[in-house]
Amino acid sequence: MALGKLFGRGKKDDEAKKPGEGTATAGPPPAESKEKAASQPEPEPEKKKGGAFAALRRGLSKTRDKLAAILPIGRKLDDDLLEEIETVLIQADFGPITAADLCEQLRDAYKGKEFTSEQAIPFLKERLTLRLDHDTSLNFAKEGISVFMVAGVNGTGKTTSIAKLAHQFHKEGRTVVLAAADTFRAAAVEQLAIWSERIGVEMVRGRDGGDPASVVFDAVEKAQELRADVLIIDTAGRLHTEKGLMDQLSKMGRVIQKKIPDAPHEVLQVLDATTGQNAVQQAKEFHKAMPVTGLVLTKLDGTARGGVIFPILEQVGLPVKFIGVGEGIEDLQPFEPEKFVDALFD
Ligand SMILES: Nc1nc2c(ncn2[C@@H]2O[C@H](COP(=O)(O)OP(=O)(O)OP(=O)(O)O)[C@@H](O)[C@H]2O)c(=O)[nH]1
Ligand SMILES: [Mg+2]
Repeated sequence: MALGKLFGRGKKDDEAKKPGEGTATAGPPPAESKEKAASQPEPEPEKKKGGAFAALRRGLSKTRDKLAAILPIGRKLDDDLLEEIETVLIQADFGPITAADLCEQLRDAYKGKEFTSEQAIPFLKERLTLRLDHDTSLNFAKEGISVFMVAGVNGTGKTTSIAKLAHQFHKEGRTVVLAAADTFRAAAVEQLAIWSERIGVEMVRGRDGGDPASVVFDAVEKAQELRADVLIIDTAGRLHTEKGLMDQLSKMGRVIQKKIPDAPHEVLQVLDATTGQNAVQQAKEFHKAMPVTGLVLTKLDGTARGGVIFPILEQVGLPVKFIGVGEGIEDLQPFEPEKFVDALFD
């Protein structure tokens, strides 16, 4: 991928060792014993009831309730109703572009006609699904270790999302290694350590306040030694300066590439949906400074602003690959536009 260039790596870095050869092994690796931090929140038990769609529906319930207000019961579609619809869409953070476009489409299709929820729902669903349609697949290495860096502003849900992803991969039989490269806060390492122990995957840590790039270096070695399938790197959300943070992320990228030239295979930025338009802004800013390849939109369950996914896609131009719909270990889902829209209305 073009990530090499974006991280500032030239061809001269070719002292790089071969990536972990051979077919990656599956199955659970033994978890190392980790120190515990009693103050860390106990991860929630798995929510299995009702499956993934039920979890998605539960997660989007606040936004769904908001939208229910615009579903008319036998009203004529006049300017007043169109205005109400637009207002609710904007309140749910669909963004002015999507809201205006949808209302325009509704006007063209139903102006002056009776507009019932039986018509409104399929109409809106179809139009919204079209707007969300994009490639959401995760880019895995063709062979050897797939390296996923996870970045984002502090508190957005990076560490939790990494745990959820690792759990998913582990369940699928992949060997996962986690790198605790957020050495800025000691508690951050402990939080990841608790998750890794619980999930049953290996975690590599460094010294508190140590160089995150050296943690990444060790983690790549560990992943190669274990012939792991996936290495996921947790990074700091905040440093003393923004430039410091970006430099640190770039350095990590270069360290990885010395050992695995086509890595990282994804740089995922985590965004907190409850922050609405701020999330859009964060994505735009990060994208300018970092070779972000995909987004993870968390905490959709905590907000009636689930429509924020629309301005994110429209204004940032990056794929949303996963969504977080709760604090439980199962509450991260691959983003599927059709299911997302179904859960918004049904
Ligand atoms: N309700 C809900 N809470 C979430 C979700 N994802 C993360 N959280 C919560 O958000 C809080 C912050 O999550 P972290 O994973 O620690 O965030 P972080 O980005 O690693 O934070 P820093 O390490 O401080 O930068 C935790 O309380 C998580 O449980 C989600 O999808 N839904
Ligand atoms: Mg964290």
